[in-house]
Amino acid sequence: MTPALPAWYTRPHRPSVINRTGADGRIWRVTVIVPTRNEAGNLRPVLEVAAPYADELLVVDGHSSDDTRQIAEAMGASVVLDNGRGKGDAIRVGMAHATGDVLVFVDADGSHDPRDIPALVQPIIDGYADHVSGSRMLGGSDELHATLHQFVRLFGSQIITLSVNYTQNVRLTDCQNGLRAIRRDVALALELQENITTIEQEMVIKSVRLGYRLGEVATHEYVRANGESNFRVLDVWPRYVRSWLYYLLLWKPQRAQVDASMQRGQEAEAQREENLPQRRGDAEASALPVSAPK
Ligand SMILES: Nc1nc2c(ncn2[C@@H]2O[C@H](COP(=O)(O)OP(=O)(O)OP(=O)(O)O)[C@@H](O)[C@H]2O)c(=O)[nH]1
Ligand SMILES: [Mg+2]
Repeated sequence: MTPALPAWYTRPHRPSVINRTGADGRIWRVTVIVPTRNEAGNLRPVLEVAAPYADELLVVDGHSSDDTRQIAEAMGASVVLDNGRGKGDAIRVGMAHATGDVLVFVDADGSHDPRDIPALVQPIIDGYADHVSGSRMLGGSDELHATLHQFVRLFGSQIITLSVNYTQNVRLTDCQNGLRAIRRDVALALELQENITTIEQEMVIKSVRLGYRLGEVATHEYVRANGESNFRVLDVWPRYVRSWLYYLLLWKPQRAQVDASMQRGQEAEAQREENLPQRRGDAEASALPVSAPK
């Protein structure tokens, strides 16, 4: 019997630069999308560090009353307005405006380190994943472990992740992180509906249920650099519960969505077959103690 490969064998190393030449030979363009609402005090360092990774830097603003939009424009970002419905709406607006092949979502409040961007997008460009989420359970969080309020968020989040794992036969650790990368065609095929931060779990659950390849990388979540959190768990928990149960149990994919995901799966499989000899060669040439199947 062929021995199983160690889990890290198919996982790329953690890159610090993006190699934009894909497994398919084409050059991939990266759009970094930053949703903002009154983030004038936080936005500058986020855009500065994200910009070198971005072929397109897109700020989706929620009608900020401070200088957020002016700062974004001065930093060279394109700025579009959302429809005033919340962060989920902003994510959809960003997807609709983006021109890149892979989209990365980074919060503007300093909670996410843009230096995680290569680790998120490289598995997609290299053809191992369609959607990669940063995981706070693997990388740690300064916003989930200290207070009662944070405990409630963490507990709810873990219940949701557990239910996705057991019903969909996956082993995810974080379904609600705002830091993620996704192929643009896959993002559009999900036909997202949520208007608030419940869009994160919608993206994860729909990706899994449609059979897209979802990966996770360890990313750390930092405390918001300045200003107050917009998140009020007591106000939004019913919407979290509703959307969790709806997408997991009641939502039925449209025929076109199933066809699109099956086509993507076939393309990925064909690509994998094509690249396998090269990957085995790479592994044998590396210093790592890799045992590839003969
Ligand atoms: N465009 C837009 N962005 C928003 C909106 N609400 C929040 N954001 C941005 O989305 C990101 C995440 O915000 P939230 O998850 O609401 O909450 P938060 O304030 O970061 O909460 P904590 O993570 O608990 O600190 C931040 O960059 C916000 O500026 C909105 O209605 N429209
Ligand atoms: Mg935050």
